[in-house]
Amino acid sequence: MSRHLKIAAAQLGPLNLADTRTTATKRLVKMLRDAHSMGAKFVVFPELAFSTFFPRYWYEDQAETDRKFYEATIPSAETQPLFDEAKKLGIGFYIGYGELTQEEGRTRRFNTSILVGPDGTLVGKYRKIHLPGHAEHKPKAKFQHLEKKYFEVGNLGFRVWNFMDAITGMMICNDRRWPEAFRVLALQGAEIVALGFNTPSENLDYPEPPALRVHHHLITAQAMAYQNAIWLVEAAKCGFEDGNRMFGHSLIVSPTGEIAAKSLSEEDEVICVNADLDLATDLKRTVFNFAAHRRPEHYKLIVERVGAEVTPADEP
Ligand code: CDT
Repeated sequence: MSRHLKIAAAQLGPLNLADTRTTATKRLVKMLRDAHSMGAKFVVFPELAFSTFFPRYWYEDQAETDRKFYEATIPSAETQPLFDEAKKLGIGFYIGYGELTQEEGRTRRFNTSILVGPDGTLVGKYRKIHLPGHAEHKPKAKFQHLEKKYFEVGNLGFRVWNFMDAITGMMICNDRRWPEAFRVLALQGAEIVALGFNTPSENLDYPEPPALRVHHHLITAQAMAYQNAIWLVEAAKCGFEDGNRMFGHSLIVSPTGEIAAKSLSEEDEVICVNADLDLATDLKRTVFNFAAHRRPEHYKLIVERVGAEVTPADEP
């Protein structure tokens, strides 16, 4: 008999600047109950799920951003109801938040996600490694993407946990565009990768058609799931946040690279799949048998070089 886990992606519609953590938590709890009614045992919530996507705004006052957008403790009094409800329903979950912490004698800020077990225990923590955007103010731009200002690069690496009887890894948003990140998780035996995202429908840097941005989201998800023989669960925060649109298209992709479920709206919406965790077995035994076929001696540049350098061969 193959192993199954009912997994849900709980997509959050817009959170405006005026919305509080309490408002967000109420909506998350409602979706948790919806997921439970679908039979879900593991629910994936978005990146930075307790506030609007604040890196789009330039703030001078760090104390103000710390208060409004970061969690100094998780759960806090305002976010506790989500943790209580999940424990009551016996649901494990992934959620993203802005982490404010004191480490190495200083205040540090990370774009973080956690895995919480169905018994309420904190199983794992990941801090976002690929931070997109910029650190400087772009006053002429329609909106900012200041993740490089508001967060440090994650210092916990790409790891997996034995979570609900499945080897599970975490990523956050922009990580999904980097094949290296998926391969590092797959090399640790990942069966499920959970990821939350906030992706603006408009490109800050050039006029990219919104449909193309969705296309890139879909093809990368399908390719990464297939090439690493994993279940990939991606939950969006989306819709118009104070007029700034982010796309939805939350999805659950099977190890065969097929989209098993996809959201239809840009609002609060839960999608759910009864994931066959053994679906990857044949792929891992044949075409993606890493031990048999990978040739790391020819991949050294991947870790030795960061940016591309043109190095043509002298001879044919
Ligand atoms: N949140 C996040 O990482 N968003 C990025 C936007 C990239 S455009 C600067 C993403 O990759 O979806």
